[in-house]
Amino acid sequence: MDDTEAEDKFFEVHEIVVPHIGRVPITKGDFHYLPSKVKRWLAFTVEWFRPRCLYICDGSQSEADEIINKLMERGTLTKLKKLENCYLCRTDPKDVARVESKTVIASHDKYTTVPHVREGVKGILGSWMSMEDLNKEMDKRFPGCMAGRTMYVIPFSMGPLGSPLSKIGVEVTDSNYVLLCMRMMTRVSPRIWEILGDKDFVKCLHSVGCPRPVTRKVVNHWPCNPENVLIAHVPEERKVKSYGSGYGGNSLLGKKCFALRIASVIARDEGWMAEHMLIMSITTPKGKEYFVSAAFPSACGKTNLAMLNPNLPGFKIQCVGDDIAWMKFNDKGELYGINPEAGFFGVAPGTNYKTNPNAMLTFQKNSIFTNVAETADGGYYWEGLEDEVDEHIGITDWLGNEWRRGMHSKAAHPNSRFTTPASQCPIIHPKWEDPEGVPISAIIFGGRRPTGVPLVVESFNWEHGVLLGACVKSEATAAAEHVGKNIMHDPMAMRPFMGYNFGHYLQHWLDLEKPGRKMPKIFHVNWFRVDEDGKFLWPGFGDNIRVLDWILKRCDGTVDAIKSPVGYLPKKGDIDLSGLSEPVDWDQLFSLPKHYWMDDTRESRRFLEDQVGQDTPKKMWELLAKQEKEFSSMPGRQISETD
Ligand code: GTP
Ligand code: SPV
Ligand code: MN
Repeated sequence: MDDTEAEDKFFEVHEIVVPHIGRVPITKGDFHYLPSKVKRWLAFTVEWFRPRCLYICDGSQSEADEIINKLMERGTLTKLKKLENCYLCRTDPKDVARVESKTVIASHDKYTTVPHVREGVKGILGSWMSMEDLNKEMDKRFPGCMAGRTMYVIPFSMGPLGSPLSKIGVEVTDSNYVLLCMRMMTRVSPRIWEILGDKDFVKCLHSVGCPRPVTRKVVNHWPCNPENVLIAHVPEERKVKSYGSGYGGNSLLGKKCFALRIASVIARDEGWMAEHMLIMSITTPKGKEYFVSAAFPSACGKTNLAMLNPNLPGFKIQCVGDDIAWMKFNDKGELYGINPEAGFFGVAPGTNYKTNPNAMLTFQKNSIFTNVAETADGGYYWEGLEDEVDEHIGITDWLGNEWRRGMHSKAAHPNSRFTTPASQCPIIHPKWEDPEGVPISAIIFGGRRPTGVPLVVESFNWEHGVLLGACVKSEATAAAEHVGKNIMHDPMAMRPFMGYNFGHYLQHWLDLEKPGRKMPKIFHVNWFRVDEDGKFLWPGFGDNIRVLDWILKRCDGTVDAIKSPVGYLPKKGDIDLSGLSEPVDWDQLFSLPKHYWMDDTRESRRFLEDQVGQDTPKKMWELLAKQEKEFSSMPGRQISETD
């Protein structure tokens, strides 16, 4: 049976009549029930995209089952027999990560979107397109892009349904894989239509760009159009238009496109924050609970930290979110945050029962694994599972080829991911869907910094914390198309996700500090410092609780610290290292090599001059000048307690 016949099975009698097209059947759902704004937008979109039919999603399990069966018939999904209701999806190998080079933001005034960069410098903090160019580009792609396909209409809420902090979106897509993932990653429900009423919503348009009859070769039953990918945002109109890719952040438009790029603009306008941050709760052995949020660039450890299994006795960790935080100061001046998402789209490689048992336990059922390898007995496999999967079992790699351990190629794609409902996480916080959110005591920045950067440092104050965030750098990861081990600036871990001028964003952060507000303390951590042989100096994962413990003590003011030019460092012995399986080299972990930091500070200044220019808040220059001065007047080669 071909796809068209399969779809016909669900044909019902409803239809709409669209100008220039005529009758378009509605195979599921009742068009008349939709708010009139949605109806008008859909009619316009149908005329533009020319789908064969419309399918109005309700997010139900039976809907998911129907789509899963269809995708299995087609060959897009393979059931993983070893698990309950879990599936493997292999994409076209050309469509495996976010495509940052094809991601743009359109606005009437260029400088509302991107900063004034130095002449001749290519800006990396957002890519602007004029409205005219965007319309031209979209006119090349969108007309007729869904010909012969079903247009799925997905009503979704980012944040708990009805929460004052939540926002509503509607995504139309021709990818039913996207529908399955959106069901897990966001809250899809027919109740959205009621909540929405007359109000505005974020309009999300997505097409894989393979109208029928398909003229290009479809690989792995994964239609896409990699040569013509374009992921465009129009914050002024609260719109996302994504074409050509079915993968992750390119196509699950509630995530990076809406909850970060569009939401950062809404947040600026409304006085709150939309950030690339996890939210977690830590209960100390004394029974006191704290919530912290942490921003690390893509594939730098948010999911792992959010679900940490603590290696210090008496601590309890609970997870609120692993990727995005929306935070707002309440009337009492306290910062409260929600996780706008409903699922985890987590990096598979490196995940195992040692590093992240809670993630493992989360995805044992009702999950989709994309671009991982498969074991002969119907289980998953990826780099990092060597000790947990029978070494004699046959393995098929993510490309569908036979694979053996020791082979040069990787079994799973480095950006292979699991998609799984957050509600299944054994340590999901009872308040993870609380409409009020949870109170945030500390904000932590971090990145992959192989040299120079200490395990943890605390900012002098809020303003200085903003500078720490603005100077976040990290080794490139597989989450986007970048390759190699180069260190990239990723300020606030938001470089690929900024919805507006980064200088204005820094100013927005600075402006959040107001009399009467309890500003969270800001820290910077680095789990990834290495020794001369390239070996990690810090065990990471469950041992990161030791650093969190110090951070909380600093929040409570129960432990002193050493003042250094980059912030406060822990005193030797103040991080609990008891029971570590291998000793760590404190001096190496915390040293601040003078010349490294002189260079780094100059480089940070240069970065802001080049990339943010006149839009940089003056405070940043002041703080950098102070830091530079302090390093240059430092007597020794480096700062550590022994100096
Ligand atoms: P995105 O979903 O892309 O935003 O990534 P993320 O920030 O959630 O990163 P994640 O937790 O998925 O970790 C990415 C990779 O870093 C995985 O391969 C982890 O095994 C590895 N990792 C996470 N935490 C640590 C750590 O503390 N130490 C070391 N050495 N590796 C870590
Ligand atoms: C990231 O890259 O930060 C992710 C994956 O969380 S994606 O949803 O593809 O953006
Ligand atoms: Mn992320």
